[in-house]
Amino acid sequence: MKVQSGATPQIDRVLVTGGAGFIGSHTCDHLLGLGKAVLAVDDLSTGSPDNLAGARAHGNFAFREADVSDPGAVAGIFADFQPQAVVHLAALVSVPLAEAEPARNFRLNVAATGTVAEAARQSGCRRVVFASSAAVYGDSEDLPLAETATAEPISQYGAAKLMSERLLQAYALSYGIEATCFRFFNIYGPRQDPSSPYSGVVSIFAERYRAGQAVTVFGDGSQSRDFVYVGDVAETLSAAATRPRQTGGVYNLCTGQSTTLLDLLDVLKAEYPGVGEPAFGEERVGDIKHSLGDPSAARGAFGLDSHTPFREGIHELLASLEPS
Ligand code: NAD
Ligand code: UD2
Repeated sequence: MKVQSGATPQIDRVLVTGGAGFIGSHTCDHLLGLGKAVLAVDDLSTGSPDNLAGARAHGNFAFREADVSDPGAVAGIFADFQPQAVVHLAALVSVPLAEAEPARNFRLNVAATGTVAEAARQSGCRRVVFASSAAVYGDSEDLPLAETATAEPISQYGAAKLMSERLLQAYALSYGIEATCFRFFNIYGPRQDPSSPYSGVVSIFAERYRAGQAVTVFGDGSQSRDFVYVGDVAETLSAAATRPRQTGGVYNLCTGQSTTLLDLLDVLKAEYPGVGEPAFGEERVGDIKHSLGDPSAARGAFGLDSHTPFREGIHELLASLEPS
């Protein structure tokens, strides 16, 4: 749904919440490459200063350790930095943790979005770009999922992301904030933390293959996902934050290409032929069999009509890992 139109002044200063995280740090790098001044805000709960090593080399970059659910801290940051756009990525990102701690999920994945939107409004920042999730679609089987599909989340996390989208759309309608919400599908690439059991499958499998360890596939490996390379995500978020023409609305951030876990294993086996065969275990409870998005709306709006091929993205990821 398009909610904005009109002209926007040149955007030179961008705030990135969750900037020390996986997607946030790549977004900072991309924005700096475009010559923008970037302030990353992060509480370092899951992110790491190491992710910002490249960004720190730029004179245009600054970092603030802060909690985005603290209205006073967020208002102060907006007042000091005076961003013209904010990319809001800070969140409780684990779906199972959000399920186990619904109050924390509400504070970080709903209330904090309101805190960021309100600080933007109060400081005169007109543009908000938000990280939503394909989790808003629940287990819809109407594939490929277009933005017009009914959003019926089946988790606390998905519900919170949908609430945040709606809140931002209301900020757009009521106060003229340009709000662009991206429903991320499965993002992968360098700097994604493989250490938790809830980490994305690509990061877990890549790290284990690199270390010479066999992986466990939950189910028969025929499940499929729409895997998006993080560099493409950073490019899209940066375009939404800085392009002169106004944006706004809700878009899938996906490739439209379906990849099974068996496809992923083929790429990894070719790179590490010495690693043992995978074990096949029980399907994960509540797992979605297939997830696939329709990228056409975002491509039309942002003019990004290609994506990094999966094999190429995996090679980038493997090249970024420490040799064992
Ligand atoms: P990440 O954990 O690497 O990044 C999140 C960052 O937010 C971390 O650096 C963390 O320290 C920070 N953070 C968390 N709570 C904070 C708080 N209260 N105040 C300040 N900073 C805080 O995860 P990511 O994969 O880079 O996720 C970025 C965004 O993308 C999140 O909003 C997530 O929900 C969304 N998303 C990611 C995926 C994916 O496949 N990775 C899919 C759908 C949506
Ligand atoms: C979840 C989230 C998605 C995003 C993603 C992180 C939902 C609906 N979606 O998607 O929004 O946050 O996580 O990338 O909650 N698997 C194995 N072995 C492993 C690990 C995973 O076989 O060691 C399987 C898993 O059972 C699933 C597939 O790999 O079938 C993908 O799992 P995932 O956790 O990477 O991502 P997904 O799609 O559950």
